[in-house]
Amino acid sequence: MKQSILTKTAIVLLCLTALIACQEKKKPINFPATDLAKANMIPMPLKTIPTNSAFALDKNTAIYTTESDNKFVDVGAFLSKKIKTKTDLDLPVNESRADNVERIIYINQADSEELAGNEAYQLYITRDSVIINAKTAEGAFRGIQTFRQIIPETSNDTLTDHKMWLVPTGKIMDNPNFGYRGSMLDVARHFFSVEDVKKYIDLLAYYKMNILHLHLTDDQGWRIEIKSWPKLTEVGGSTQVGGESGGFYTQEEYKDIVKYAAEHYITIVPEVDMPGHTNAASVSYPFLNGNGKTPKLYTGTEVGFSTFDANKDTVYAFIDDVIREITAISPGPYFHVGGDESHVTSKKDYVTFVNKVEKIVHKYGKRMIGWDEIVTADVDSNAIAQYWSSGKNAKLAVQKGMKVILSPANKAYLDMQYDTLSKFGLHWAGYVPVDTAYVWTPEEYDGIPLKNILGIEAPLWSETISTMEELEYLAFPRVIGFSELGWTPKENRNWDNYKIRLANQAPYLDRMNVKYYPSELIDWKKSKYTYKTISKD
Ligand code: TNX
Repeated sequence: MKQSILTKTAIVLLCLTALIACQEKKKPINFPATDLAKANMIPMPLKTIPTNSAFALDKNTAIYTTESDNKFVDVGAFLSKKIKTKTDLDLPVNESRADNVERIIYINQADSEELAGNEAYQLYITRDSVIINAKTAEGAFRGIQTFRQIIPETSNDTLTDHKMWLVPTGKIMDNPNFGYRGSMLDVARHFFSVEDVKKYIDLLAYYKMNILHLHLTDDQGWRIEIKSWPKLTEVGGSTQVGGESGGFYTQEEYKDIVKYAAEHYITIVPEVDMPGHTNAASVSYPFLNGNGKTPKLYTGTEVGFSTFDANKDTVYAFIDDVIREITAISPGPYFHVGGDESHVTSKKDYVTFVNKVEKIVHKYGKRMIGWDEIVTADVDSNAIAQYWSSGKNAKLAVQKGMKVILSPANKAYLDMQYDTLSKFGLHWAGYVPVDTAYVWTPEEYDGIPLKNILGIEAPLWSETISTMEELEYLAFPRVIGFSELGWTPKENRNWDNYKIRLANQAPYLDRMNVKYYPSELIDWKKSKYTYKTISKD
């Protein structure tokens, strides 16, 4: 502790000396006026106060962080890496010998009372320094995403003899509206590789999302290795929708995803969908099956025909193993049990099943999430209902004192087609153009009291998509709007303003090689992609 204060003081002195030295040598540059409030930030921060000058990010800028907490150092290294990708500048992190330093970015652990929660941060940008204050490294991580977004795409090469990226000055005070801001990937209908999932994590993190829900099992595929039941992946993971070969994550690969997500302050929510959507498991181990038929591998897209047998102890012993193995490698607080569309499970069996499985989830120290149907069982108030279709179930959840995650299909389903011309996606819940996905108010949804809303999640089901390019077509740009719906309070949200900020995401998305859907509602800045590039023909 003592040492860190000393280091801090030393750094500050060093920087002051450097600054003074340089001020003696150089006369101040007159920067063009800037406006931080008009920067292309998504999600829009809680409070932004522009001061209209510029911080010149250049080769003489250095990053320093609180060093007593390694996680702050990691945040500094992350920022340096991302600045390199965007500008090609190599900014040193916590380098004590930095003779040429003229300006600093300081990522600071601060205990100010103004920093309300773990994800809160303050960003102070002046001509000479950028200070990011946060209580936790998580808050600092959210803060540096804002900083990444306000670094202009192009440098100013005319003010001095080298390149400078003129970052608008001002203050930002920020804190998310909802603590749960997520997206879901269905890796069961079509399998997506570890690399694909990591790319999705990179993108979610840039927009301050903090949850990635993985739908790991369904009728068409079982995608996570369970060591005590190896046939789940050998048999159940062997195929996918359309009949191509499937795939699965070994536990090592899954752990790698969890670790990568944690490095981006994203929690993985694993889902094993049951008692319905279980054909792949029942083909692997037929004793699990409860629909009276002989299960066969399934590569179609109809749902609602499968169920576990809710009246066999061996089924619960199996589920205990599955939940034990998955929770052991999932450090997050949640386990998602699915529970949707169990059309061939009797009401009585469904209730028995959900109640028993909830106990297993608790036994392994996790909080249960289920699709909204789970509220029809006798669930604990600490369970969480994910609202996808039934307002009636949502009301019941509220009566039971449960929290609700909002994923109403006609707004939040990333697999809904944009319009009748969309090449991928379904439309059972309607068409969801980019404005429909953004212009709604989760804070006031369907009479659910705000205190019951844990947050929002945009699920991407994969019946109609099998490549990353197709995934990106459906998820982008809509998922970006969800980041703002989850983070920014409604007073700061406005479609006309959002539209401009979204148009200006094109250079970032292009750099990330994201094949987003170039919706005609948006006046994309330098968009490279057209409908043709993702044609399946
Ligand atoms: C409904 S949402 C489902 C999924 C499908 C999806 C397609 C939910 C809990 N169940 O099984 O993939 O619609 O949009």
